Amino acid sequence: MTGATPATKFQPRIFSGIQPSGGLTLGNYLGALKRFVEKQDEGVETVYCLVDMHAITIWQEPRKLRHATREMAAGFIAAGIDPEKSILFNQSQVSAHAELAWIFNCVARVGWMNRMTQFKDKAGKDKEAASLGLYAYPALMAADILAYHATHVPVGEDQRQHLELTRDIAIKFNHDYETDFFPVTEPLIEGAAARVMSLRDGTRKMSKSDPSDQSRINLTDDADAIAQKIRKARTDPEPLPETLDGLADRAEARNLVNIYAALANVAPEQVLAEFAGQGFGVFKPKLADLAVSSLSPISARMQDLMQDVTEIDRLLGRGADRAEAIATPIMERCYEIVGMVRSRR
Ligand code: AQP
Repeated sequence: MTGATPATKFQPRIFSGIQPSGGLTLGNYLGALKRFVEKQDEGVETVYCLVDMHAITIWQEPRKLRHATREMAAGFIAAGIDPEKSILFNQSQVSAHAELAWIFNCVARVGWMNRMTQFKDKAGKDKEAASLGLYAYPALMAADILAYHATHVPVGEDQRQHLELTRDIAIKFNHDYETDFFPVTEPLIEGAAARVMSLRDGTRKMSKSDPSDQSRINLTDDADAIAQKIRKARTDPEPLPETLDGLADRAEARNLVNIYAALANVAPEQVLAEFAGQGFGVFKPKLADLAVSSLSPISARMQDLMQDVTEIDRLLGRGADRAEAIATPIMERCYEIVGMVRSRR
């Protein structure tokens, strides 16, 4: 069979990435990073990438990009990614990502890209002025994943459409070249915090590039900043309801309940069982305490790790060597399938 090669034919391997387009947010932590750590500790092979080439699809000041990449590596390690257990590296150090992205640019169709809502959101009103890289972003993301034959990808809800496109690219490649070379990767979108929303507007996702710092909690925020942002988070005057149905039209309230649940590792229903009937005057200080006690150790460890950037660079380099060892033979075989002459081996 060609085309829809089920991921089960392949050795289980998890891949995911985060763009160093700013500092890590609570959204990145709960929607992605915290789950990356859980997956690592389940014993599956895990490959985690700081996708610096994705970051430059929107202008990045070089000095800040370098800093954000190292700080993000520190954030991953501080949150529990063990660079011995997981492969941790930055994307630009492994050329397979860019090489496979070009092949996928030739597999993906313009019509598919035109449907991507993230491009529409990020390009804004002036699409003509957006970079070509921003438009082609999903093909590079497919390359990130498929250069490792990854079978599963933990992401937040906002990446669902890109994951579907990755599957479409794998299916079309396999079909066009009459092969079963690429797995059809399964997204892992789970938990109460698959979509953490802005603290200022419950209809927008929390984002590291939101111009308002009050909209997000950064992993580098100190205890006072975290407590102040939660205190000022937009809510409504109603007490918390007994069931989730009661949060249906209360986006901001639902967001804070979901954040509490994800930080406490409980279901949102359990949070309501504890706080039903209470107003935000009671709930917000409890949430702030929980957020501070969960995030402060991570932020302190990040600061420690950032004292030695040479060591961070060494770890990223070592991770890149390990990543390359997986991706290089996959790329070679891919070139062969496509019909490229590779005579220097
Ligand atoms: N608000 C969120 N809730 C849950 N998950 C989230 N993720 C991001 N924001 C939230 C998840 O974090 C991972 C990495 O995302 P990314 O950095 O590659 O890009 P993004 O989704 O565009 O994240 P940001 O913070 O909004 O970055 P900018 O502002 O640069 O665009 C993904 O798994 C994502 O789902």
